[in-house]
Amino acid sequence: MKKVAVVGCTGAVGMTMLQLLESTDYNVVCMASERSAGRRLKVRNTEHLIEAFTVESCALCDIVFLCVSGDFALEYGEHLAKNSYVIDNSSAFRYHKEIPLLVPPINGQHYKGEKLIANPNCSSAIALMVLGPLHNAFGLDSVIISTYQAASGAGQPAMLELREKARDFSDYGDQNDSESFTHNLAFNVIPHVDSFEDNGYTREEMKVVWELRKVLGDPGLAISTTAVRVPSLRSHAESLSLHFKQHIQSLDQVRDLLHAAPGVEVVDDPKKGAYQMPMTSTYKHAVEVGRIRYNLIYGEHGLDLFISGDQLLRGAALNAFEIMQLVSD
Ligand code: 11C
Repeated sequence: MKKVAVVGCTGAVGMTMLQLLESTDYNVVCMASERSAGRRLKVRNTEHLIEAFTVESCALCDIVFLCVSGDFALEYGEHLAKNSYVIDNSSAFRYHKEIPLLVPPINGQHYKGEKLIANPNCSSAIALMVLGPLHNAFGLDSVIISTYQAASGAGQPAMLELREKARDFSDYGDQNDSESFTHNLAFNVIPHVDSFEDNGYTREEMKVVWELRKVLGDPGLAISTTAVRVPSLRSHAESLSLHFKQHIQSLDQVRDLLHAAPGVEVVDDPKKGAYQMPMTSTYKHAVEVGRIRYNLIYGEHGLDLFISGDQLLRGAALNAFEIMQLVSD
């Protein structure tokens, strides 16, 4: 029986991973800091005993899922990968040329057995499920993405804060009273996710640029992004404006192609109110896609789409879970 360690098991992504692992026969070891060691963690029907993280305990595991900070991953990731397959959810290794950044349904076929593997940023992972099949079919020329990102991307305390602020909201007087965001997120949208870079884009926006190019294997792909935090709890939504090298014959061709793509659910009957929303994509494994139309600028060489995907599942733990399945084969 395979043994898998979830390091950082008390966080939102770690707990989602534990839920996914419940359906397997893996022997699961929950690890966290000394502070949490000895506590019991109930995830659905299973009660786990939390162990303190040690390199020695990880070395006894076939697979180590790192759901910790980038600094922690940098300190231990390569060392742990001498014994175990290490799947790192942070951005610490994503941009290293020799370390694979995997979204298994999109670029899993290029995996060559490396022991250290990077899991992408949530906005990238969700977008790639739809961009991958479209790129294969029509050849992407340029991509413009605007994200609408849930509180869960900022962690479990941020989700709790949003719930509390929404419940206690009375007026717009106290806008900067937030520990998780730069401003109060309840009844607000904030065009700021992660820190600002010198080029005026946020690191979150640049991550999407770098990660899309790496996973699609197209270092020159033209991409621009705007990342916005919105008061949804755990599902991101994204608007995609795409320009293709090839002509698109019909929108039904696009719907059929996306309908056949793994991990994608086409919801596209807007006049009947059937489109994708965080409310409907939450807890779903598939990324919802719809509002499929020709782009008004690029005509039959362009598409505008709207997508939504669960940030903790498709954007993090489920992708890492699929990487585990890939390395376990
Ligand atoms: C957010 N996307 O919504 C971020 C969280 O690079 O894995 C994930 C950050 C990352 O805040």
